[in-house]
Parts: sequence; structure tokens; C-alpha cells
Amino acid sequence: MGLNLTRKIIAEHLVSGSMTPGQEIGLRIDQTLTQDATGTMAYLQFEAMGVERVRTELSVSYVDHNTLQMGFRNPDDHRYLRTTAARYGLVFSPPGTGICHQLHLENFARPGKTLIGSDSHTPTSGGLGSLAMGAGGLSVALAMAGEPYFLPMPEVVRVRLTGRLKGWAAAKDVILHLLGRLTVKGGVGKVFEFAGPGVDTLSVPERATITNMGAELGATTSIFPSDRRTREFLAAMGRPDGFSLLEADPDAGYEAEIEIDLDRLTPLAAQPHMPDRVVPVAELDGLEVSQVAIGSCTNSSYADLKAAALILKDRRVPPETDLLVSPGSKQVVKMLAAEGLVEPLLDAGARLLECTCGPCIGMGGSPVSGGVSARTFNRNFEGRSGTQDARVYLVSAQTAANVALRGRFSDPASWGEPPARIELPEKAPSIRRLFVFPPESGLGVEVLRGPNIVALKEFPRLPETIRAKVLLKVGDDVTTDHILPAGAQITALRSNIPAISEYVFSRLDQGFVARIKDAGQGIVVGGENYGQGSSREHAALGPRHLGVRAVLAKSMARIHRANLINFGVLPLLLVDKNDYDRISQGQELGIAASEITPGGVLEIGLDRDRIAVRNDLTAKELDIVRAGGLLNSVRARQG
Ligand code: MIC
Ligand code: SF4
Repeated sequence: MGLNLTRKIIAEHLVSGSMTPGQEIGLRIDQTLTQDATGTMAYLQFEAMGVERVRTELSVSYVDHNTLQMGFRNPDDHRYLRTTAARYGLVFSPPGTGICHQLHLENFARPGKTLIGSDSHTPTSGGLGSLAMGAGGLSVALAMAGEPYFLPMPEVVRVRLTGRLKGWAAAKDVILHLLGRLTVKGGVGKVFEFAGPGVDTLSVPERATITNMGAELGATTSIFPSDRRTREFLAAMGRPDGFSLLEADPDAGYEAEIEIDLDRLTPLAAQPHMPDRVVPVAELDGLEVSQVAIGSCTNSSYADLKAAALILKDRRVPPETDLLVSPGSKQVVKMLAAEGLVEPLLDAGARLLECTCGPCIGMGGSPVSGGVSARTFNRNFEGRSGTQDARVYLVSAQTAANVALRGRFSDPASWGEPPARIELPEKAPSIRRLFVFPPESGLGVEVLRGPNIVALKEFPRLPETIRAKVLLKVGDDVTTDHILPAGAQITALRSNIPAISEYVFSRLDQGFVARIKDAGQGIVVGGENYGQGSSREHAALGPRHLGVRAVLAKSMARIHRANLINFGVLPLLLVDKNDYDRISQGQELGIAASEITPGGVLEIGLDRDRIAVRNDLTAKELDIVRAGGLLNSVRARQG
């Protein structure tokens, strides 16, 4: 039997393990990316490794998440990132150049390459055939130091596309459809590999919208083949040499298969507060919105914004509806400007924001109290917009523009004729000169820090026995946004773990920090899919800094689980998920940590009762947790 595309790339990069689903594999990593909010911590860790220069083919440090520069902290972070890039041989993308994933797709991603990024939406580059995965900052730092990236071998699901998108349906509706079908847990341990005759009907940016939001399925990544559309895209981006043909063998095997008929898709929306609460837009007819936001790494491409501009042309959005537009890159802005498409946006009343994540990570653009916001983004978790009681709906750019025009949702049947399909021009204007390429040698470069950039403290080893209280019990699908929120105020503290730790679980339980400080240490109990969403390792580091020694859950999201291990927090799973109901906040757990074996089952004490827990740790991962985290075990290895 032939190989599917995912297995081809894995086989070519495999340094350890075998391609049996669930077994740990180690991959050689060709490219890395970081963004500012996770990057500062990643580079502090990289510096601690004592490596002189990155050992990847390409590493890029983007600044796109927090560019507000309110006070010294944020600009100091930017300066630190610029100087570390020059010092250690990375390309630096200055604030305002664009959103990391959009920029990476346009300028650096290549078919067949492995890419890990300290951001969960790194799979965007899967749109042109990279095996691109989100990871914690420390994993990215290790990859930059030339170490393999370890992950469980995923199952590969073939998503067979037939037909072509019609009417107002857009690429966003393909991924919303999948989310509605499979839920936010549906992709755990899986790669979604797109195939079938429908693939050829989608441009690379459309494919990237789909692979981007595959992150919301909990998937390891998503990938499209590299074909004639990829060749067209790379030529338009001025890098035809980046192209290589890459497809699954005709007789390739897959662990599962699903089919989507593009002909039958209609505009969809994810309702508050989860990306899988998907309904047809027509069902929301009449729902008034106070805000519409177009942008984010999911839908900020030239074609998305051009579609919005054409829909809004010569019309005016009602003054009660705030319309925010954040283009994905300066290249997108230049392309729109060249075609006279900035004007229709401005004239319609849109507020043109910087080319950054902006409102998607709560960096301004929060909705009014109790407001309804239609956004082209990928996450609508409660409070993520910065307004706790706002209700966020996730839609395509086409739907967003139509909703903005009317100030409310309506039936797409009443929207008239959609604009003609938008294709990329043969040659897009380059913004290459905006990137700062590193000098031949970085040895003479001084890394500049600021007072808010605080080195990581060393964590002690895992004790033989953990005796600690359950200081917080949470339900299913708790996100890393719940564990450690983003937003302008808190994100400014990403390089300062003691300071940011003050906000751990602040959105769920204002008393948690005081409780754990009082107790000295504690345990967190979670439901299904604990830690889904953002890759921010701060959601593991912050709790660990405060004294969380173990997390006991029904199931855990891949990146967060890895982050817990990387920082020495013991991830445990319930053998019988019904036991979840037996545990209450405030109870004491006694865990004989020294008796834990890789993948084994252990009875732990629950007050005067007992409960069975298991772990899915490999021997190597267990050693890391025992050592108090990966930095400790790397230090120990280096003697
Ligand atoms: C997100 O979309 O949640 C973020 C902000 O991009 C995060 C990264 C971070 O928290 O810095 C992600 O997706 O990993
Ligand atoms: Fe930025 Fe939003 Fe994309 Fe995260 S999801 S990288 S915050 S645009």
C-alpha cells in the first residue's frame, strides 16, 4: 500500500519511533516560527540552552500579537525579540508587518517541510503542503537548538472533497461544517489530510483558512497536497522555486475517511461560546449585531478582504455597527490599495486596524456590554473578546460583510448575487524588504532586555509523594484562555512569570490564586479536553509557579499536556470518567508519585477513599516530570 501525504513527510523526517498511531515519534524540524506573546519565553529558554545559532533551515520571530506598546513592557519585548533574532540567526518580522501565519504562508512556508510554531494556528501553512504543528515555546526552543520534536504518531483521516463552493458559501464554511460534525474534540490525535476532486477548486489561501481552523478540532494538524494551485500561489508570491509537487500515493491507506460535498455547503456560523456550536446563518435571521470584525489568521487574506470590499462598495454600514478590519499582512494592504479597494472599506465606515491579531486576542476592539459580535476569527470562547458578557459568532468574510451592511444577521438567500470568485493576481507586490535578515555571525550582537523580562526560576523535582488539596474543579472543554487569559493587560506580562501568575484562572475563579498561595501547593481537576485552544505555555508555567503539582482530568488537549510535562506538572487521567463526580473541590489527594510507571494505573487516596488514575506518559516524559521539567532534565543531561 502506498503512503499518504502526511506519512510521506513524517517518514522523511523521522528520527525515532515507528509510524504506529499513538506511539511516540521524533521528527527533525526544518522550520520554526514564534510570535511575540509566546516568543519571549521561548527565546529566554533557548538562551538558557547555550546554543550559538539556530540549527534549523529557517526560524522566524514574528511580532503580531501585542503591538500596543502601552508603557515600556511591550516595546521592551519587541526590542528583546529583534536583538535575539539577530544574535541567534533568525529572521525578524517587525510589529505591524502582518500576522505570523499569514506572513509565513506568503513568504516562507514550503511544501514537504516540517514546521513547528509556538502558536496553535501554525497548521495554516498546511494549506500549501507543509507539515505544520503548534507547540509550546520550549518545544520550539529545542527544535531551534536542533533537537527533534516528539509527538504521538497521529492517525491520518482522509477528508475527500467533491464538488465546488457555490453561492455565498466560502472556505470558512468548510471548516465550520467539519467542526459542527466532529466537535472541538473530534480531531484529537489526528491529522486531517484533504484530497479528492474538490481540492483543485480551492486556492491556497482558502485551503489555509481550513487548515488554520483545524486547530479548533483539536487536530495535530491539517494538510493539503501541493499541486498546480500551490504552484500558482508560490509564483504570485515571487517564490516559484519554493514549489514542489507533493501528493498522496494513489493507493495510500488512511485510518479513517470522511467526505464533504462542497456543492451542498451554505453559509454557517459558530454560536457562542464554542467553535463547534455551528448553525446555518439563515437560522440567525434577525439577530442584531453591535460589532463586526474582519481579520485574524483565519480570514485576513487578499481574497477575504477583497470580497468584503466588493460587498461593501458604495454602501454604508449602520452607525450603530462598529466594523473593524485587520488585514493579514502589509502585502494584503498593498494589493487592496493597488486595486482601489481600500476606499470602499473606508467609505463604508470600516475602521482599518494594524496588520496584527488585534481584536482576536482581545487587544482592543472589545464589543459593548452584552453585545453581539460577528467575527471572521477562529475562537469565540467566553470573555476572549475582552467583554465577559459579549456573544461572539464566527463566520466567513462574505457573511461578515453582509451582516455589517444590515447591522444584523439575515438569510443569505436575500443577499443577492455574490461577487465573482476572486483569484490572486499573477504577481503580488513583495514586502520582503520589511523582514530583518540576520547577520552572518551574531556573536557581536548585544541582546537588549528590559526590567519586565524575568528569567525563569528553576523548579524543584517532583516529590516522592504528593499530598495536596483539589484547589479547583472545572468542567469540560476548559481552554487555556480560561487558565491564563490574554488581552492587553495580561499579555504585556508574558515575559514575567511571577507577575502573570497573578491572573491564573482569574476568569473562572477569582479566589484561586489566594487559595493556592495559602496552601503552598495544589491539584486541579478537569473534565474532557482540558487545556484546549491556545498553545501558550504560560497556562502550564503560571499554575506551576503557584504550586500546581498535578492535573487530573478526563482527557487533555495535546499541546497543553506537553506543556504541563515540559514544566514538571504531573498530567493524570481518570480510569473511570464517572469518578469525576466523586471528587470535590477542597478534598485532599494523596499521590504516591514514585510508584507511577509509564502508561500505568495507580490508586490514589481521596480523603479516606481511593480512586484509580492512569497516565499516558512515555518513560521519557515521566523522567521529565520527575526532574521538575524539561529544562532541568536538559541541564542534567548536559551535566
Ligand atoms: C490564540 O489564538 O489563542 C493565540 C493567542 O494566538 C495563542 C498563542 C498565545 O496565547 O500567545 C495560540 O493560539 O496558541
Ligand atoms: Fe493571532 Fe487570533 Fe490567529 Fe491567535 S488566532 S494567531 S490571536 S489572529
